[in-house]
Amino acid sequence: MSQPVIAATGLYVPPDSISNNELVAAFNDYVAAFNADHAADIAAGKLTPLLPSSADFIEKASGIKSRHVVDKTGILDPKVMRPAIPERSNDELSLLAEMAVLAARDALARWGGDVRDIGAVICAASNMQRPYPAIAIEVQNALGVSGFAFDMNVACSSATFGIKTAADFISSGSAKAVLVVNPEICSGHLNFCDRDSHFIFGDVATAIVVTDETLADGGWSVLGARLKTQFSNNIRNNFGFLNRCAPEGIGAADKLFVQEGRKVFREVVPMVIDMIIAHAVDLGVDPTRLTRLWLHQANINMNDMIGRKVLDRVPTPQENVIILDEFANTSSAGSIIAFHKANSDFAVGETGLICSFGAGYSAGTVFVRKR
Ligand code: CO8
Repeated sequence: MSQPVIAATGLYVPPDSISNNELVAAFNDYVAAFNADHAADIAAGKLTPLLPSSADFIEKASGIKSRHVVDKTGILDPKVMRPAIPERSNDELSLLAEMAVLAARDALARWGGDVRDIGAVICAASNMQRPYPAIAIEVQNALGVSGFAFDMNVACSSATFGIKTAADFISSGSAKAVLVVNPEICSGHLNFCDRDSHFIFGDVATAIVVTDETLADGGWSVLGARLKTQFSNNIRNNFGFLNRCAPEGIGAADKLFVQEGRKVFREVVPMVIDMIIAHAVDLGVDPTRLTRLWLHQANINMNDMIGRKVLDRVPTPQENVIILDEFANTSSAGSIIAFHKANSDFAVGETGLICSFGAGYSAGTVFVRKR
């Protein structure tokens, strides 16, 4: 059985960035216009006025200071409140595939191997641009990779589920190298008119090259990868191919991201702590001696709590990496951005944890050791 290795990672960051102040100014302009347009209904008690958002609240409640997005102008136009993403012809790369290819090229260059050794491409992300042909096959074609490719969606846990799938392909001999891409255009499915969630997400793409030991120069041995799911309605997106068949009409709000943020916080944090500690013990790893945590980036208070419990002390900022201040929640890509940006100082033999958690619920733990 071959030992799977994370040989390299890559990152693509869209050039547009929106600060909390910019986002809140646009939201509050939208709210003022909405309340003015509906003043009569509000005065008659038929409609509740919308409340303004606050940059201070956003930073305190989530740790988010800004987010990168594929299109800033549409999101910040109070008359539009969503990114403007023009359709492309079938002869052009789709936007999701384009972002994935850019992250993949970064990862492949860092790996330095031969793309002909890649036997599979997995696009693991929380929103696919279309049902078919698979985005992964489009990426495979653009990069000139042979073998097979497919899409998988496990919301925020897509990347760890992708790593586990790639590692299993390596262990079983199905492929010698697998490319996992995580293009996330979260702004496309975010309701920028919803005060509770308009600040949560950003756009980005990450890529991971998982190989057998013979194809990696250094890199990170995957000591173990474990997955868990547990059904919950607390994070939902009801967008889907049957929407158009509903005789009562499509409806709007629940066809975008919706969540019960407090409940998610309360239920997911203990689930993830238990999962990390149990998996570490099964691998013979002392969780309190992990060199680094690269956790899913949804909320800084969640990560502080998980870090304290797992390491059994208050982690330093170097030990518990936070990137959501700049990127916000980038769904599956968050823990991979953290890993990508903060692993170059590891000594051979040191161990860290990549961990995701999110809608489903779903969670994944990937313990890695520097080679
Ligand atoms: N500005 C000012 N005040 C606000 C705002 C705002 N924008 N929003 C809410 N408030 C007010 C509320 O009205 C409330 O006021 P009051 O106390 O008077 O009623 C008060 O602030 C507190 O509101 P909340 O209880 O909602 O605030 P929280 O402290 O819980 O913080 C968070 C909200 C930040 C959302 C927090 O609950 C959180 O982060 N929870 C965890 C969420 C999480 O991890 N979710 C994971 C989902 S991501 C995932 O799985 C990926 C899905 C696929 C991605 C698809 C892309 C779109």
